[in-house]
Amino acid sequence: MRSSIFIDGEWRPASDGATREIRSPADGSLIATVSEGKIDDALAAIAAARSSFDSGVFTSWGWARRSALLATVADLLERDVELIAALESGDTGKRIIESKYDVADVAATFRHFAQLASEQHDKKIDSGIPHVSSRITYDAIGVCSLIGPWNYPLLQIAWKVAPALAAGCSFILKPSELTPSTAMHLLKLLEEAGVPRGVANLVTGAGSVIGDTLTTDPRVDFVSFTGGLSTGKRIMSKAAETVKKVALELGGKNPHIIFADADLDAATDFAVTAAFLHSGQVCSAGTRLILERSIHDQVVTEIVRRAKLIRLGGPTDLTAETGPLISEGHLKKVEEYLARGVQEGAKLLVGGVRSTAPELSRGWYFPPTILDNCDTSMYCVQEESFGPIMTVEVFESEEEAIRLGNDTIYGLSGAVWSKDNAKTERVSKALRHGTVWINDYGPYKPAAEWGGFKASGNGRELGEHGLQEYLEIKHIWTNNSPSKSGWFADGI
Ligand code: TXE
Repeated sequence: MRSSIFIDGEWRPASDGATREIRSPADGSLIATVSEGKIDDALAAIAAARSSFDSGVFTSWGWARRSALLATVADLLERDVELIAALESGDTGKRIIESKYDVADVAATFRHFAQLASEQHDKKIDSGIPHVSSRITYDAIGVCSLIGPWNYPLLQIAWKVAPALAAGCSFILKPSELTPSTAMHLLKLLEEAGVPRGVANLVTGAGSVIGDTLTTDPRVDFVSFTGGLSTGKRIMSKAAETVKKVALELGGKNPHIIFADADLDAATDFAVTAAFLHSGQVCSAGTRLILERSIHDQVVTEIVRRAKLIRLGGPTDLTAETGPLISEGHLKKVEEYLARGVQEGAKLLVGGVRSTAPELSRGWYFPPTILDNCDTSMYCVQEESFGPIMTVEVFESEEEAIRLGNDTIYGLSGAVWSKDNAKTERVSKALRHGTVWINDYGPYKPAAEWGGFKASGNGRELGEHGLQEYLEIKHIWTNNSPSKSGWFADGI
C-alpha cells in the first residue's frame, strides 16, 4: 500500500485509513493500492496550499527562477520516461509506446511554460501625465484546484500543473481515482526539483466525495477541470457560490468532414486513426465522419476493411494497436450507447460485440465499431460515447457540411479534407470548434491554445492563454509628484 496523499510536503495515508485498489483495465491484475482521500484530506490540502500561497514563499521566487524550476521538471520527466510510461500503462491499459509519447508531450508542456515564464514582463501604459507611471502586472491567481481525467492522466494534469507553477500558484491536484499513479510520481519529481513545501499538494480519491470541497471552498481561487459535461456543469454552478473562476474542458463530438475532391487515401487513413486511436477515449476523437455523398460507398468500404484489421491488446502486447476501455462501467456505457444508436436506425457495419478471444477476456476490450445511416437527430451523433464508435453521415453541399459540422452542443475540434484551398479556408472559418485541422487530424502543439466552444467548456489550456488563466491582472498607478486633487473645496 502506498501513501498517496501529499500535503504540506509530506506523504500520508487517508485521514480515515481508507484505500482503493487500482486494477489494470487490460487484464484485471492489481496495479497498486492507494490512499482514498476524504473531505478531511481535501480540507487539509486546501489549508496547506492557502498558507503557502499567502506566505509568498513561491511568488517571491520571480518568473526566472520558476522558469528554471519547470525546465528541471522537464529534465526529470525525461530521465524517468520508462518508469512513468509503465505506471501510466498500468493504470490505463494503453500500450507502453503510447504512454512514452505522452511523457514526451508532458515534458514538452513543462518546457513550453518554462519558456513563457522566462518571457513574462509587466506592460507599460501611457498615463498621459509626465510624473505618473502606469503599468499592468500579472499576479498568480492564488490557490488552484486542478482536477484531471483518466484518458491521458499525466498529460491532462501537466496542462494544469505546469502553468500553475509558472505563475507562482499553490495547488491541490486531484487525479482521476482510476489513474492516480503518474500524478503521484509527478509530485515526487516536483519535490525533487525543489518546489517549496505546501505549494504542490495531491489528494487521491473519488470526485463524488471530495470534488465539492475542492470546488466550493472559499480559500480556493480557481478551478481547472477536465472531464465529463455533467461534472463540468456541477462544478460551474458550485463555483458560483464563491464567484470562483473556472476553466473547463468537457470533451467533444468532433466532425470529420471529407469532400469528394480530397486526397482520399490520406483522408480515409486518418478517418480510422481519428476515431479509433486509444479506442476512442480521446476528447478530440473524430467520431463523426461526414462524407460527401458521392464518395460514401468507397470510403465506407475502406474504413470497414481497415477497422477489422485493428488489433486489440494490452500494454506489453507488441502486436497490439490499441488497448482496452478504462473500466467495466465505461464498457457497459459504450454498449448501451451503441444499442441506442441501432434502435434509432443506425446500421451496424462492423464491430459492436465484445471480443471472445481468450487473451482479451479479462480486460475491458471493445472493437472498432462503425454505424452508418446516421443523422444529427440521433443520440449516437449528438452524445459522446468516449469509446471506439464512429458514426457516418452524408452531405450534398458545402453549406450542408458546415451545418452538420456545427449541429452539436459541443465545439472542441473538427477537420475538413479537400484539395480546394479556398473551400477548406471557408469551412474552417465557419466551423464553431476550438481547433480545426485542414487535411490532417489530431496534431496539437504546446504553443497553440487548446479548448472548446459551446458545451466543450470555457477557457483555454496551453498556448499563451493557458498561462493567463492562472494570472490576475493588476493595474499599478504611481504618482511620482503628488499634489492636492482640488476636487472639493478645502475651505482654506
Ligand atoms: O468523468 P468525470 P467520468 C467524458 C466522457 C466520459 C464521461 C464520464 O464522455 O464517458 O466524461 O467520464 C472528478 N466535483 N470525459 O465519469 O466524473 C473525477 O474524480 C469535482 C471527457 O470518468 O467527469 C475525475 O477526477 N470533480 C474527458 C474527473 O472529475 C469531480 C475525459 C473526471 O471524471 C466530481 C474523461 C465532482 N462532483 C471523461 N465528480 C475529456 N474532456 O477529455 C467527479 N469528479
